[in-house]
Amino acid sequence: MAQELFLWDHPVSSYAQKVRIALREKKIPFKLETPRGIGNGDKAAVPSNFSEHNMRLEVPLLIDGDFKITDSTIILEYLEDKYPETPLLPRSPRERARARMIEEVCDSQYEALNWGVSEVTNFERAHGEQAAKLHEQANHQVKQIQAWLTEQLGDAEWFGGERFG
Ligand SMILES: N[C@@H](CCC(=O)N[C@@H](CS)C(=O)NCC(=O)O)C(=O)O
Repeated sequence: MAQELFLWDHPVSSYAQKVRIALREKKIPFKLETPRGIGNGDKAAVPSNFSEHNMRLEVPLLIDGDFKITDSTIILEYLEDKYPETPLLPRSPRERARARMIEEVCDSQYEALNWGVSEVTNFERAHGEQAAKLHEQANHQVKQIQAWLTEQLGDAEWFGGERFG
């Protein structure tokens, strides 16, 4: 019998969330754990069975038997290739490319903006006028991304068209 998948996870990582959503939508059983020491700089606390095969020390890390995969986009592609029965990408090459562009914009620009705002709001990395300037610029850029996403969605219910993906 195939071994159950294992996900090194973090509850607030949008990248790990992508993988959890894909696994659950595809109804693939898996176990998960958040590695100690991640996100707080306590390198000594990071478990060796997480760090050994993960030179970036990042979540998500998916373990499939003796195979370890990093990077949420690559993990999603692996899951799509290995479990094609419940596809999360549309069928046509054009729609697949469009879905990947949306994923890329969310992973890079949108996530960076959200995280930057969180650094100012939650971790108080900037104050007063400087914080206000950063918020103003972030609002401007978020509006641009949301306008682009709205255009991509069009009249469809999901970014993938008729189905969630
Ligand atoms: N490109 C990677 C990015 C993964 C990433 O940035 N993970 C962050 C959490 S959101 C991380 O593990 N950072 C290590 C740390 O905070 O110690 C992906 O798509 O999986």
